Amino acid sequence: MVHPTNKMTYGERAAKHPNACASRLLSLMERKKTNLSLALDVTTKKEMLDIADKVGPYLCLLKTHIDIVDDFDQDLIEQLLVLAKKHDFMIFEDRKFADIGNTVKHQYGNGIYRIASWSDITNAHGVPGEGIITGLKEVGLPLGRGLLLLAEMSSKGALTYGEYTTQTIEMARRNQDFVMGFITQRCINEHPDEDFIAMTPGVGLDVTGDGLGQQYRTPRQVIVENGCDLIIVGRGIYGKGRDVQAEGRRYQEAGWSAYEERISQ
Ligand code: S5P
Repeated sequence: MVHPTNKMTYGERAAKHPNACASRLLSLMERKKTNLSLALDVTTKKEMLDIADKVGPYLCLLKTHIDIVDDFDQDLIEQLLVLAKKHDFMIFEDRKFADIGNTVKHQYGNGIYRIASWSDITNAHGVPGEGIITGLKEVGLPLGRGLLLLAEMSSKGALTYGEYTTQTIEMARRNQDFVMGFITQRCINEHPDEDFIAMTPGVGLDVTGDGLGQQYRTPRQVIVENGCDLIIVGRGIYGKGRDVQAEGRRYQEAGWSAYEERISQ
């Protein structure tokens, strides 16, 4: 059955969303006409800032793996925040927390990265149980941050299915003030009043895999056929020999036209 959120515009959802961070993201998507998140997995500060600036006009959300940047420093964060303001996008540090509540609290708020101080959104696995959400929430909620849970992964042989996924979704349902959505391959919403944002990696227009287990589907398959809300695209945009600006525009257009097709059905 198609959930009502699949027929609503991002703007309509933003207006009534109870989670502040989700509402902010949905309004940004509506105003900028983009459901594209760039997965910027590069290892130097220069590449990161250069690509973020070039693709910035097409993005609603910049997804980072800050711990892979060889020359990370605080200035990188400051410059990313300047770009986020310049191009009007939000930031999602894809940290995939997976420890007990007390440990993740420090991994989120302390250390050299101080993720909670700059990243609007982060994510966590459900494997340790609900304490992981409680710990992250203590740090993130007062700052207006949002959390995604990994309900399903895109990689071949992933163990995120069945009862594990069901219980992860139930944890999110009990914490809707902080959990704004899922990393998932399909729309998770079931109850009439729920509106979790479905963000989907493993999206590509040209290839179906990467030789290391990644599996790609097209924006149309993800958004129209599976009811997801955001496409997360990495190497499809900045892979070897690609014109990042042209690819950024191409994926933004593909994602947005799929969304328009879905809401008009
Ligand atoms: O299940 C997942 C979850 C995530 S967050 N599969 C993924 O690929 N990701 C992330 O999405 C991954 O860490 C990477 O940053 C991005 C996909 O990049 P691409 O280059 O394969 O598009």
